[in-house]
Amino acid sequence: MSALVLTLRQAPEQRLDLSPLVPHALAGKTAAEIEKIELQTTRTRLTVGDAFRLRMGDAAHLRIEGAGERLDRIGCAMTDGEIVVEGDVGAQAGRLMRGGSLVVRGSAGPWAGSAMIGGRLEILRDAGDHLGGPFGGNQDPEYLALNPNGLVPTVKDGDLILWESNTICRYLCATRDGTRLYPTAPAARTHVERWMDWQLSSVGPPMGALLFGLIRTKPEQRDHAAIEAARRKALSAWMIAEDALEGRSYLAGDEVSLAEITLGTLVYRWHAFPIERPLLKNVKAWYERLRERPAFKKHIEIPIT
Ligand SMILES: N[C@@H](CCC(=O)N[C@@H](CS)C(=O)NCC(=O)O)C(=O)O
Repeated sequence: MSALVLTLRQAPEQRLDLSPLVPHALAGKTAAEIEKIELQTTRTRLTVGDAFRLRMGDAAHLRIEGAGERLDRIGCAMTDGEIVVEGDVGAQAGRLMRGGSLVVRGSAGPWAGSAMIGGRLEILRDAGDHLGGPFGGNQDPEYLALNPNGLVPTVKDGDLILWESNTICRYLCATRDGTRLYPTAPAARTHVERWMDWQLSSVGPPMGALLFGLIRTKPEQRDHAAIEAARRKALSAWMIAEDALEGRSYLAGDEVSLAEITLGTLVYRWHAFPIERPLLKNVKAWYERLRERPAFKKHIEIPIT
């Protein structure tokens, strides 16, 4: 079967994140399904069909024609198959690659092959800065001076530097009129805060172990016993949320709160990971409720890398 070919309709006006277009994620999808895939953009929403003409073929051999420096994250986290790009590419081509082959028949932007752990990346012309570098700069001395953990996020608000995402969320609510998400009344506040602490202490660690075990480790190197132990621990934690959500729409009451902001990514991953998942009906309904929110679709339901 011939290659699946995507031809850029016109030079994009905004940067596009092409990381969803990797062979393992396209396998088994119809042309219509591929055309409907939403691409993360820097401005307006766009699907694959909006940006590219598609000639259906074998998704294990993907060819991108008419590329350009605004096309970011091509082949990001790919595990197998082949992508050939006829032209230049933007930032982070082949970042986090674990297998397969990515050939760029032009030049690549910065961070090509960064944090790559497998596969083959070939760039026929120039490669930008940080070729094969570590993760995106978070171990650089300038970044470590702001956040000694070398992790994201870090926020600068005037002279104030903040790290730890839950602290950042609380600060933003306190300084940006966020009482709807983070109530000021002490008792109401505890209902939100306990879930934020629970995210860090209970459900977060096994969900992190699943991320590393399933997504950041090559299939042949996976520790299946450790993955299964993490799955069970995560399941026990989600069962606590299941009980708490009985008869209520959101964890801290009838409205979305910081509890959902800090747990959104994890509940998305729980439903996206290739694991056995007994039905937790309240957690599932809560997740579906969150999925109706455009911001959840745009910022949370993104490729897991
Ligand atoms: N408890 C920290 C955890 C931060 C964290 O683990 N960040 C991850 C991304 S979610 C990270 O920076 N990983 C290194 C990388 O992606 O380069 C927080 O909530 O801010």
